[in-house]
Amino acid sequence: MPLARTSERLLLGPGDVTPSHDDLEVIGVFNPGAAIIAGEVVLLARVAERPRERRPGFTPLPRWTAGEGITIDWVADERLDKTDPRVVKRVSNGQTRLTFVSHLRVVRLGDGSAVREVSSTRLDPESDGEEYGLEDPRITVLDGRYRITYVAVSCHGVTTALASTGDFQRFERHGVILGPDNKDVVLFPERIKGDYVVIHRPSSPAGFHRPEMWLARSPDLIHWGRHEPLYGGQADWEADRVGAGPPPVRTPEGWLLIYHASSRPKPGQRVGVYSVGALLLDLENPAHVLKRTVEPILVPTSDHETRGFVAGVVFPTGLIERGPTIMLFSGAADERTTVLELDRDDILNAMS
Ligand code: MAN
Repeated sequence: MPLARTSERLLLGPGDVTPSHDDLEVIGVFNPGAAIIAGEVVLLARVAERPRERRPGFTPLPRWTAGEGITIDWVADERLDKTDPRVVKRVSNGQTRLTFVSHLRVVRLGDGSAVREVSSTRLDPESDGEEYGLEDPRITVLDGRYRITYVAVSCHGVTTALASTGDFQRFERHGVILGPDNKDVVLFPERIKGDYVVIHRPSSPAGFHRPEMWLARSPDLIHWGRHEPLYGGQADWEADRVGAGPPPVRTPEGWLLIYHASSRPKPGQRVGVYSVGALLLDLENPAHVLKRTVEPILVPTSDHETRGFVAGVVFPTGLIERGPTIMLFSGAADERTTVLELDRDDILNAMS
């Protein structure tokens, strides 16, 4: 049984954000990282844009190039497999491209319940490894600085890069920390036994493993090692993919990790249903799973989640604690951003 949502609000949709370029239109504002700065909730939202221009029989595939900004490759429709709304594949060589390009935008929310300002501050692609965009940031405060792990997509694959900021106005880039294909990377908010710790999600086409999250440790946030498997999807609702949601939070019983999971797509479809579960990890050795929710705690139910660019997706990426309440800043159907509230004890009580 999914848990009761004590509150649910729509925060952002494509119409709330101005495009980064006249030739582009915004098609999604979703999967945001969340943090508190000077008492205010701030989101770093993923803004997905696609070319405005249409040419019958052709699909525009945007990409960022040094010196030129966004350029568009026009590919004849008959050369593309378009069954997944997120990606197209060239029929000739099976290579994947995105039909949109994403950047990250700073949004200020006051107490977290409504948007106060969509700022003009952006993190744009800035290297070849980011040519298809920046996606799905997670934010953790560590050593007094906001650390941002984000997905960098390019013809070299799907990687995770690190950035940091002290004020959400100027950002420092630290480069790729986990090579292809790896995403859904979240940093723990404190060192554990002297090490920085991340949860990450490697994926490979070889097909030996169940969908799985891994854990790794680092002395400096850049060099990651001592990788070990953390949790592989077991039930039908997590049979296709599992990946960390927002960064874990400390509770007296253990680290609470909220994660997303997708079921296997139905015949004839490319995308399964994206639900949400939770794990409780040992405080001293977070590679040890103490408890989990056997059933999902959230499934896509609201209109925003069941209809949109990718229907049937609830995808939390930001978390703010307010006493016993957990505010989850979530992507809905890869198109909008919502804030959902759950009772922390309800989550802990749903675990076994
Ligand atoms: C993948 C990524 C996410 C997206 C989900 C649901 O995990 O592309 O950005 O939100 O799928 O479509």
